[in-house]
Amino acid sequence: MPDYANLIQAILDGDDARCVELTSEALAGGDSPQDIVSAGLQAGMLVVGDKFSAGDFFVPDMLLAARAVNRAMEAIRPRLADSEMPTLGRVVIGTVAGDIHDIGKNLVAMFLRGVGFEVFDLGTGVPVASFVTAVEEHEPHIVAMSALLTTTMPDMQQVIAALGSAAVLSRVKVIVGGAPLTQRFADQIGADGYAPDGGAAISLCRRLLER
Ligand code: B1M
Repeated sequence: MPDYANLIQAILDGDDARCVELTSEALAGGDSPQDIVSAGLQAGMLVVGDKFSAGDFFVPDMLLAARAVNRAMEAIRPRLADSEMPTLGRVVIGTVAGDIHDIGKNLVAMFLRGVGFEVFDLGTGVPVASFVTAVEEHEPHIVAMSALLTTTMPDMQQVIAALGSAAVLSRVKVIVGGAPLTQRFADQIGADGYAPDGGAAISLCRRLLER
């Protein structure tokens, strides 16, 4: 696995230009987008989280780091997209209500698009009713929800209940993810699957749709 210490440092510095430069260099040098994401961008954000927990970083530091990672992801996106690929299925994805974290959700959406899923991204802070409306409108095979806060995780169960009340739950598979989630939580709320990261989300969607 390549060494992404400089990239991680650029994330900690909130230096978006340097992040894009190092990411582009790594891509040009033949590193896989997946390695850059997992060992570079994601690893950097884990350090950011630890520093926030330790009181060494504050919200503005997290925002700068997030902006740097998002810009680096923009540099990776063209390498993952391939419009010639056949559609593997439709996915509606969003971060649940009350939660504005979107880096992980964006990565999952980008990975799924990269392998050929058609993805409808509802954004962040998505109200329960909007998931239901999106299912009626886009007729997806999969509804994917993201949550990064322990306080917003329970919303996922409300979405599942609302899909049931609207009689559309049987038409979709519901999957969940986000740093505080576990397979056990997914089982408890009646989700069809849990994915710990973007790669796992791809395998899970393919397995659920047998594609
Ligand atoms: Co906040 N934040 N944050 N934050 N933030 C966390 C989550 C936290 C753990 C930090 C900490 O205390 N150590 C903590 C939550 C504690 C808890 O709930 N127990 C926290 C807090 C407290 C807060 C605020 C309340 C802070 C405040 O205002 N006092 C506030 C909440 C705002 C809100 O949402 N209402 C807040 C705000 C923010 C920022 C806006 C500053 C910024 C977000 C910017 C953005 O997203 N655009 C931010 C950030 C950056 C973080 C950390 C540092 C990094 C999150 C991240 O992007 N990780 C985070 C600490 C951490 O997680 N280590 C933290 C990188 C990303 C690639 O990983 O999102 O886990 P992740 O996604 C992974 C997997 O989880 C999975 O795949 C992804 C890719 O591999 N996955 C899915 C994610 N979604 C999926 C969906 C799927 C499948 C897989 O579909 C099925």
